[in-house]
Amino acid sequence: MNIAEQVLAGSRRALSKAITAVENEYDTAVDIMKALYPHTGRAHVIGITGAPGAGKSTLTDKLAKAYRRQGKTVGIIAIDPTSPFSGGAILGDRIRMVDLTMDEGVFIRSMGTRGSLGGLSRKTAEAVKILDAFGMDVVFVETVGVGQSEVDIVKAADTTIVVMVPGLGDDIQAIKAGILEIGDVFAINKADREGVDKLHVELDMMLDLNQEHTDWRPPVKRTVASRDEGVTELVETIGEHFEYLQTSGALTVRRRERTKNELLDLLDEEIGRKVMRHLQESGNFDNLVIQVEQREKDPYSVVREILHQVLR
Ligand SMILES: Nc1nc2c(ncn2[C@@H]2O[C@H](COP(=O)(O)OP(=O)(O)O)[C@@H](O)[C@H]2O)c(=O)[nH]1
Ligand SMILES: [Mg+2]
Repeated sequence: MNIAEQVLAGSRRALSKAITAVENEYDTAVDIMKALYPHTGRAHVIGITGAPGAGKSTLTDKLAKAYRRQGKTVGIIAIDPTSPFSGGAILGDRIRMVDLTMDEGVFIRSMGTRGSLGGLSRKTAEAVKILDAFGMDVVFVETVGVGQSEVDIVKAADTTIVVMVPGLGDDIQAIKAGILEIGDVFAINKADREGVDKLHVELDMMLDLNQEHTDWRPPVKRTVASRDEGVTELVETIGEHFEYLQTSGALTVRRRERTKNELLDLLDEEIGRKVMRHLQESGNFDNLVIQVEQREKDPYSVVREILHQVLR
């Protein structure tokens, strides 16, 4: 059996290998993904995003356990925002999730940000598909919500939970850039801290003002992840969102949009690769550079010329 077949047969070792192949861009990755693709589209993919230290890992751990109590299997992909050197962060997550790792119905994987973040969003999406094909009912993607690239990672999710914490001072300022738009559900974690009411009121106000959400007004839930408080209610709300996605047709729209973007990204990559190969093989590129630099040719015509040759 090849790796994909082993994944489909339920081998956790193969599951791990498949994600490694995707992560390191092994030649085998494309074949694995091709074979697994028909088996994807079943899992509920849940993005968890928010500032570092907001309690995302703690909350994911508790959410995962809640789903396990419902008999559902759970995959977790934790994007390590720092670097491959941050053994501390990974270790911290591992220790916290240690009892989950003993559970056969759970699979946890940390993915580093080696290479470009852009590449990471594609690799994350592929890892999600692998866990989905493996048969996980729920797949969590934990990522730090800071830049556009991290917002892109969250696009792999059907339901995105934005985790906020009271008392950070610039509560709302810290989230204005895109976070309100990407959140389907807001969790005010560390609700045992001061400033919960203030943050709750401010969030509600911002969400009411946000015209983009017309038929789903993102609910705001309070949690104390470290004490497992509010988690059952959050799971319920996540379920309501998935229900809404399915009954309103929004799930189809979202997933179709995702498929479209994935296809465009792959095309982009493939064309780029073909062009690079052509340039290397033709050996004429340096010559063209000189001609452009000498004003014998203009760059626009040269690009058209190259594309014409590649797509011939
Ligand atoms: N007081 C309090 N601390 C929490 C809560 N949730 C998590 N923490 C703590 O906050 C710290 C950061 O949590 P972590 O889950 O690693 O945050 P992440 O960086 O967002 O993944 C840890 O020490 C947790 O124990 C909470 O609800 N209340
Ligand atoms: Mg974390």
